[in-house]
Amino acid sequence: MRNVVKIIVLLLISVSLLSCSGSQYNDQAAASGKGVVAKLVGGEVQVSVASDDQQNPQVMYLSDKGIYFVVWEDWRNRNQSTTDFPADAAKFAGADIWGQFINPDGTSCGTAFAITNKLAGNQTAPSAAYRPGDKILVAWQDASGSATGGYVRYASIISIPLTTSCSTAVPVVSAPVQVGFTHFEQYDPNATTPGTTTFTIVGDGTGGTDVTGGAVLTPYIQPRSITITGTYPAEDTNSLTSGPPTPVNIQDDGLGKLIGSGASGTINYMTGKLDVTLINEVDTGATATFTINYNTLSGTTTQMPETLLSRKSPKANYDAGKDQFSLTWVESRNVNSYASVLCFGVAPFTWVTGDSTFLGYLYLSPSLTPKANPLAIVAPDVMRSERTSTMKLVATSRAATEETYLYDF
Ligand SMILES: [Ca+2]
Repeated sequence: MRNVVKIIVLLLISVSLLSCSGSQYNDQAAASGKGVVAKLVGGEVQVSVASDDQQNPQVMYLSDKGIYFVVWEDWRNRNQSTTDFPADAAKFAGADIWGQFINPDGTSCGTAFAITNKLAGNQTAPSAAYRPGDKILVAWQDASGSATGGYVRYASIISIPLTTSCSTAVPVVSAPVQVGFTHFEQYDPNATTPGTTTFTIVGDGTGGTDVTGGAVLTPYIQPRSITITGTYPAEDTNSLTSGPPTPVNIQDDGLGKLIGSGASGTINYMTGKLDVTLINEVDTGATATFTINYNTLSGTTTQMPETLLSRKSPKANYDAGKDQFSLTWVESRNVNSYASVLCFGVAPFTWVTGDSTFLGYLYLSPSLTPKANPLAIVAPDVMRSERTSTMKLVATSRAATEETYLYDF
């Protein structure tokens, strides 16, 4: 593998030369090119000669151990009954995951060993990562899964041999762990808290229709949730003295206006400021108390009921800087991507966009316990457009009556 890399580098140098006109550069490059020509040493190395198919290998070099590790998908036990889990004993084993350590000279270090030995169904397309001095993490695509997890499993290998201990070291493989599932969430438009209060209007008594309240409700108000009821002394037909009480029954129209019978007004959903005008107030002034029923928005999220459909092509990595493993994969769910935000910090708004394929990922500590991702979720997750302002949100802006979100899909 390393030779191949060198050859590729050399070819890149040669290609770049074609566009250079100076002979001096040609001479230098030609000289250095000769000096780094790589040669394949020896013949091919047979890693496995087991029956049936062995495929999708990955090779890695463990520099601190001075040894290579190969992992692959192996079909040698495809028609045997399973053994990893007794409950699946009646099922066929299908493909499994096997590994082999190899010395720098190409000879085997120890024997090939199963990383998963006859789990039910197919375990395929393995990917490995190494934490120096510690362990190898192997992840693979797995036939076993459900609406709430699986389709990717992983296990670790410790007791890694050195070239000098191939005959005695026994690699130890942990039990396979199935990747779980984290639901999407959305800001819940129905998550509200009902409230009831009263307010009193002291009429100005002039003009007959100009009485303004000004009560302030507890924000943030759910549009179309306000109902105001009560009565107030009204003018009689002579417009001077009090007649029968006028009933009030008004509701907000969702756009900030209070409409109905007996009064009118406005509501500011964000501040809770309320203004009510009595349409038939007695000229001598009126004091009346009204009851307001309304809902406040709680701004909480609710879990989506979506299901997991599949996971493919897992990749394992080790980040030395953060001292953590990571797994990534392609995930499919039964819902399309969507974004959910609290516009102006109060109004829940959710819209669907994109498709149903996602990049799944999971961070693991050196002991292979899940670590918190950038959304503080300590579990497998996907790159999502909701519940985040950092992962796919490009920009947001706000005007007096408009808030704009720009997402990358
Ligand atoms: Ca299997």
